[in-house]
Amino acid sequence: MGLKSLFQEHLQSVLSQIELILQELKLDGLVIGAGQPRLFFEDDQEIPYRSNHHFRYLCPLEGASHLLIVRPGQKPLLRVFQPEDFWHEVKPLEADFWTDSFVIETCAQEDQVWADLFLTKGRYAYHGPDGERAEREGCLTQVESLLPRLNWLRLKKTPYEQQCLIEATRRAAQGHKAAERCFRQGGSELAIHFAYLQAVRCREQDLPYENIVCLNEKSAILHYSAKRDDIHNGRVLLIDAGAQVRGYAADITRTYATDEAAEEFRAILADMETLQQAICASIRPGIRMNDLHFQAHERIAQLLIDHRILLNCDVEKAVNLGLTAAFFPHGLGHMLGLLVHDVAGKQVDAIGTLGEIDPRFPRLRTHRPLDVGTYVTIEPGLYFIRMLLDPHRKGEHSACFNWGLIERLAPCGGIRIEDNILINEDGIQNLTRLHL
Ligand SMILES: [Mn+2]
Repeated sequence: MGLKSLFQEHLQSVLSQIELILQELKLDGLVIGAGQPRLFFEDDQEIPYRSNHHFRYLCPLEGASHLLIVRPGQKPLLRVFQPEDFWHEVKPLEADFWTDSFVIETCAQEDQVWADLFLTKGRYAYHGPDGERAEREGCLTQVESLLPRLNWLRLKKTPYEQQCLIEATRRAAQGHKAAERCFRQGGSELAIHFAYLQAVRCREQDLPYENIVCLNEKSAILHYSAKRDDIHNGRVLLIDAGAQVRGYAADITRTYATDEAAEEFRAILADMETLQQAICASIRPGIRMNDLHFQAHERIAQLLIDHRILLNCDVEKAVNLGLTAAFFPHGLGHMLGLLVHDVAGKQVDAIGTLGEIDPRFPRLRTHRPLDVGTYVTIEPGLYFIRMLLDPHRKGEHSACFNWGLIERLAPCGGIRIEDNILINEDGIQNLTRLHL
């Protein structure tokens, strides 16, 4: 099916579900604003802008200040802000795969976007970053349970969304291949970052999140953002980098080690690869993310014991005493889509009931069942983070840690392997491994 038909099908499906929401909430329509760019403090420079993700869900048009109005039984109305401007390029709105699906009105003035509407003649709910303006125009901005209902729709990806996600993954995979080549040729973090951008063929602000490019010990900093140019010939590379297509994100991490890296580290890396694949293979529709997360801790415990990093303990003890948490301190994964950490990861129904918090992992971002059609990252990690390990050094379980080995491994930083996974009836489709 072509992109146009896929999009039409996507939009129809989303609109019909939004109509049900409007009925239930006794609303006459839903107004969604794309948002406006903001300025840096006391500066006339704009902070890189990204449109409201709820807007992108319905309309792939980029840019700011557009307004979208959904009413039951009608083609959605799209007010497109198209200023006359000689400072910036304003692209003419040309026919595209999505344009037939909207009644489009272009506005040269920002005020026109809101002008001569019918919003005071009924109950219209607004969702977007310009709530004050929307209230002045007669919209409701605090409709209870509207947001969770909208977020709930986002969990299951339509075929159009899946197509966007596949393309985003393919683009990111190109970047990852180039990054690995650059690393093996001795490139710096900055050079690897540039190689990535070059291969993805986008600007830094087009990425769904800032690239994390870590050589050696920096791999132990989960969101390391510097890109050093003075360190070459790294022994370990951890790169967490994505790409976007029509607003949909890929979020992929790979860890590589050269022959110069500690032999024990290379062996652990190979086993982490197996472990990550085993977790992916164990996914069945309906499995709860917190149970998968627990399974990851058990597998990591076994790996730490096998490699003699943990001593004098078994898997149960290593997990229950929180010893694995010192090596794997983040969640196993998260929902992925229009946002990198996408919506509804804790929701168990449409009206926003949050799933019971798992006492084993009270801070997990995602602990809902993985239903057919949902899309998640699976990203186990194993790091040597001094801040987390040091308390154990003098702690009551110090004898469970092989401190000598940990010291030898610490300069290698850590490992994270992250794929993007679509849940289907049979189990999973790993979109990342299709390309990487
Ligand atoms: Mn991620």
